Amino acid sequence: MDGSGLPETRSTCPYCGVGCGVLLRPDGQGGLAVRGDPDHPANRGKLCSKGAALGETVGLDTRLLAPQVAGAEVPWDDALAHVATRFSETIAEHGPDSVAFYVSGQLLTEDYYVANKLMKGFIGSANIDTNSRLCMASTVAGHKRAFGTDTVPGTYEDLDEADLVVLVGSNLAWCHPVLYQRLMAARATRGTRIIVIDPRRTASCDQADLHLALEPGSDVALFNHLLTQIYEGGALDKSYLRHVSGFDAALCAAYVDDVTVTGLDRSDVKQFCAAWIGTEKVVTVFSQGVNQSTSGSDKVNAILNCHLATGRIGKPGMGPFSVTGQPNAMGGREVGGLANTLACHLDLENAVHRAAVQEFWGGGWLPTAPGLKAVDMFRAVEAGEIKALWIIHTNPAVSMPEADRVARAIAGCEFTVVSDITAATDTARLADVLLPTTAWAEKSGTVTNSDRTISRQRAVLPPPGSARDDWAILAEVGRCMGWSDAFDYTTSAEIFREHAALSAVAARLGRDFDISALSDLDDAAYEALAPLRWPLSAKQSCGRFFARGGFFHPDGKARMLPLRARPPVARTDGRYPFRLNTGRIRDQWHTMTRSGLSPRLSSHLAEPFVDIHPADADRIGVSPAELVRLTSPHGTAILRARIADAQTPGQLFAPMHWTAQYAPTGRIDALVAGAVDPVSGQPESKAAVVAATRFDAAWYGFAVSAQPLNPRASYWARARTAAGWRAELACTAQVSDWEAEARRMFDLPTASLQSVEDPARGTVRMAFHEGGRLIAALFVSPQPVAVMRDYLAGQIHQPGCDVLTGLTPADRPDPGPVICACMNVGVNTILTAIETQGVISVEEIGTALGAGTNCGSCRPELRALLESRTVREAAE
Ligand SMILES: Nc1nc2c(c(=O)[nH]1)N[C@H]1C(S)=C(S)[C@@H](COP(=O)(O)OP(=O)(O)OC[C@H]3O[C@@H](n4cnc5c(=O)[nH]c(N)nc54)[C@H](O)[C@@H]3O)O[C@H]1N2
Ligand SMILES: Nc1nc2c(c(=O)[nH]1)N[C@H]1C(S)=C(S)[C@@H](COP(=O)(O)OP(=O)(O)OC[C@H]3O[C@@H](n4cnc5c(=O)[nH]c(N)nc54)[C@H](O)[C@@H]3O)O[C@H]1N2
Ligand code: SF4
Ligand SMILES: [Mo]
Repeated sequence: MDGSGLPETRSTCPYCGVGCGVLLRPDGQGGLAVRGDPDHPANRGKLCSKGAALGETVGLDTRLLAPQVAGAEVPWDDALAHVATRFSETIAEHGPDSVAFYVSGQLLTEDYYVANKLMKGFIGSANIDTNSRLCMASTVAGHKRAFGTDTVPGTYEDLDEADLVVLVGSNLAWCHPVLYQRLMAARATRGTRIIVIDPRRTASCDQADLHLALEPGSDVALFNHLLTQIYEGGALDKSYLRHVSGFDAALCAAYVDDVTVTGLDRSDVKQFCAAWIGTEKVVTVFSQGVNQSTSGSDKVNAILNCHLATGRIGKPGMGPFSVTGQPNAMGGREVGGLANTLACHLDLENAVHRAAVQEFWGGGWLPTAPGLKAVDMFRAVEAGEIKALWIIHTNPAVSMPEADRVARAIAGCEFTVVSDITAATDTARLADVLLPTTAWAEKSGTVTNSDRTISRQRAVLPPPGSARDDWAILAEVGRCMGWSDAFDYTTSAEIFREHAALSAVAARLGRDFDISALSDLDDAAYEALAPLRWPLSAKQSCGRFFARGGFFHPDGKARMLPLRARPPVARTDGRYPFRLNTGRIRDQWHTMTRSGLSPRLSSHLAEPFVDIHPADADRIGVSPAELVRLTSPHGTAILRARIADAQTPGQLFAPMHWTAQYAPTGRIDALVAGAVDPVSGQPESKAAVVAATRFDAAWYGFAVSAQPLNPRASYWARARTAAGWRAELACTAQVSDWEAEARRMFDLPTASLQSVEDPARGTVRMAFHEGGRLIAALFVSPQPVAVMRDYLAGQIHQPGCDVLTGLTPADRPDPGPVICACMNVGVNTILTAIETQGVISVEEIGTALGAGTNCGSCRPELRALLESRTVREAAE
């Protein structure tokens, strides 16, 4: 309970792998108040902008409310009988490997467990893979090679206790914001040093003591060099090396590698090695800049090699730390949801493990070989080898490399089922059967975060329409396919108990994952389950692994691997001269089906963009706010140019988030090749090659509207606002009748219109009113439109306002794009405070405006604004 007297329910944020606890209070009308749970060990009450805006994403207007077959609503029984029949018939005719599931690290453990059991244990195929293949697969492979099992050795407390934290290919400030703020708090108290290894300067470099902008893909060479320096600097832990095999070969290979391929200054490399070697308490955090690479597994092992050689692992304040992306990426690894894993960290290719799981599940023979990994799975769909495909909780038509090809493959598949909360996704619109599922605030189950803490997600809102839980849908299909007893679940608690019981089997076989103490939780205890971290036994040192060896290879030792750096597979050349890096922005989540519903989150960066170094922008003749066309061997995109010296010349960065729903030319994975790491099968999502040219539009437009608008232009991007929608437009084709075009786009055939057209200048300004209030406006010009965008968006539904001047009245300053999403403070407000109130620090901005005082994720941007002003003043 909080002060309002309404009950709050404890749950877990459904976004990133930090796994923050939230307190949810429904307002009784479908809405939800959200605050951080002060008692959750991951966040101790803090939330980032995305967590804080969760309440803005629970509306029902985009929700899928009833099952559909071939576009027509049907009763659940019919839909599920149809799915079961088509899967059974396909298996009967073409064998179990002719069907596949493609699932997600955002499924709850209970959902994931049932999906994996159905495919591997009963259908008898290992063709279940997950979007974790695009995310954690290289780490899984690296951990297994080094440790014998996929174990994250450390805990979040290590970030509190470290003296040096190295962020490798991790933009922690934007992607794990609460963990980053925890690190900042530790830095404030103990002076933790921070080194960032990333080809571009990110928000995570804000407080960094050193930023190494290495050549994309060259991390192995850097860590190989570090290993040689560890050896030469006498930093080996000889007693720990008793627990390690492969040291000599690893060191020899490291000496053969050449650190100059990193492109880094010698002195920077020296400084990095000296800091790493000289600091006992060092944590190396790594994420997608490591994993999403054709040498991803080797990058992981190159990092692990250094920690093993120094014995800096599993002890307070030290160790390698792979931060997980999705809320249940770790849980998915625990249930064995990848095509090459089994369950509870058991091995699919181990006959003893298979027999044990088979006996436990009581199904038929388990598949003996790994199934198809994501990229190969969609290739098999394309080739017609997979004839029935079930996609659950992921949007591969956007997020897979060669996304256009993947979308065509899905469209061409004989039978595709999609389980989602909305039909408005690029994947759902290709499905034969659409199954409506409950969303995070309506579901009950567990998730495991980056440091192995299992937390409950609890249902606080009723399921809308006839939406059902993912596990319940899967279980019903299992029963319809003839396995009534094995899928006889009625609650998620039953599934959790079964999963916990299976972990006892795994523990007996010597695996690390053992939560069997939870296998007899009764329903009430499951309901009340407080966050807890495995291993549950106190044998391990404060929840850590490997401080005293104890690895999971048969000899009990860890393995160091001999590694050699390899550049990314796609090479730049005269035709494709730019290296395209991709990743995330602070306020959007993946393909935007949830975060895109929040006006606050949409106002930070409202359209897809490409960051380009000023010298490259000059070279291709692009000015700020113009558009750029990117072309790769696989597809094209049109994006807004952001000219940024955070980029290295020759390299571009574009976000992964935009889809055909929000900006059809912003689908960045259309450009990315399906090249994969040979060990992990993880695609190289961060190293595409492209040509970049200025996109010459005949006109540019900006529109605001109370209703969803439907642009028709070579480029468009729409975003939510508090009062409706906004859109950017640009097109190569002239429009002959602007009024007709605007009425069509806004779907306002009769609304009253004021307009000012200047054919000589090529400008058009239109405002539509209803009952004296603005309901839509459009501004067109031959150059990028210069209007007060946020001000205009704020005028929707306002009475008696003349927006056609496009100017801001002096008494209502335009706050500009939102920098602080929590406190809703725009860039212009902040700049004005800097200029007129003389604020000179992030803290003073906080005191004056509140910006940066809640989640803190915008503090790097506040500092950048302060710095830009200081630089300007110095120049003046
Ligand atoms: N705001 C937000 N947060 C998220 C998500 C989201 O969608 N939005 N998604 C969640 C998920 S699923 C994940 S997996 C995580 C991802 O979290 P991160 O991995 O931190 O995020 P990314 O932006 O994908 O990539 C990280 C960095 O890798 C760098 N990089 C690219 N190539 C290389 C290279 O060769 N070497 C090195 N060292 N670095 C390189 C990029 O420049 C980028 O800054 O974020 C999670 N958190
Ligand atoms: N170029 C490039 N591509 C990338 C990446 C990159 O860095 N660069 N990162 C990769 C990584 S790390 C990841 S994790 C992936 C993420 O990519 P995806 O998994 O494809 O992205 P999401 O938008 O999270 O998709 C989740 C889908 O599940 C639906 N959904 C939401 N809640 C529920 C629910 O409770 N049940 C069901 N059944 N559905 C639900 C959502 O509406 C949405 O359609 O993208 C990968 N692709
Ligand atoms: S850091 Fe933000 S997105 Fe991640 S779990 Fe916490 S509140 Fe959610
Ligand atoms: Mo991810």
